[in-house]
Parts: sequence; structure tokens; C-alpha cells
Amino acid sequence: MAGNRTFTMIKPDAVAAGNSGAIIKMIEEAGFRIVAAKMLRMSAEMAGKFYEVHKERPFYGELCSYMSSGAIIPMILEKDNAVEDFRKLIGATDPAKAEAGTIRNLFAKSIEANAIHGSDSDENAAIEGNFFFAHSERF
Ligand code: 3AN
Repeated sequence: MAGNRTFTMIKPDAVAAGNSGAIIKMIEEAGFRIVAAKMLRMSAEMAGKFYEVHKERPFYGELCSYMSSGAIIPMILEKDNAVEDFRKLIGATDPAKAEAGTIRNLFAKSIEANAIHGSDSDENAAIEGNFFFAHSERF
């Protein structure tokens, strides 16, 4: 059965460009409830831990320095079929391939600075949510 929670981060490019408000508005208008949210800047070490599953990929080093280059807004979101519906709302990893009207189509600058993260499975949504939020920080 599909789970009802996913995890997202608004990435440094979108926060720096002043697009967080517009992105959160799209997320809420698509029917997601914000369960947890905060703003922080990750250290390179913290980004390295978050993206550990990608450590063999050629872009790992750059991805970690990019993700620690500025403030991010991690959030836990709730909706029926959350993981799949959220991936549809954000669009493809590469903004050039992201469907019109998706968050990445509207706001991403490149495949790396692609505005927003969305978990790819219920299992990863739980792991990633736990990485940033204590149970007492969820509403
Ligand atoms: P998604 O975030 O769409 O699930 P993944 O899991 O393949 O995409 O990649 C994780 C993150 O790594 C992406 N959000 C993106 O920022 C970065 N990334 C993916 N592919 C590349 C690439 N070819 N070059 C640079 N960064 C990449």
C-alpha cells in the first residue's frame, strides 16, 4: 500500500532566488499538508551523509558541496500516495526534461541546482525525514 508521507528539501538555488514561498504555495495547493519544516545550512559532512547512497556516482563531491553552499528548507509532507504524487509535482531530475508546470520546470536552474528534492520511495521518505526531524518536531 502506498504511504501517505514524503520528504522534501527546497535546495540552495531556490531559497537564494527567493522562490521558497512560491514553491511552498504550489505544494500546499497540490493538497500536501506540511507536517514538519525548518531552515538550515548543512555542513559538507552532513550533506555527505544525506547523499551517502550516491557516493559512487561521479557527481557526489560536487553535489555535497552544492547542497552545503546555502540555506535549505527540509519538510515532511502528508497526502494520500505522497511519494508518487510529489515526484509528479516536482518533475524530472533534469529541468530540461521536466514537464511544463512542474516545480523543476518552473524554478530549477540545472540538473544539480534543481530547486527541490523529493524522496523516491516510502522507505527513503522515512529515512530522510528521520535524518532531519525528531518526532517532537512533527505536527
Ligand atoms: P532525484 O533527486 O530526481 O531523485 P537522483 O536521486 O538521481 O535524482 O539524484 C540526486 C541528486 O543528485 C539530484 N537531485 C541532483 O541534484 C543530483 N544529480 C543527479 N544527477 C546529476 C548529474 N548528472 N549531475 C549533477 N548532479 C546530479
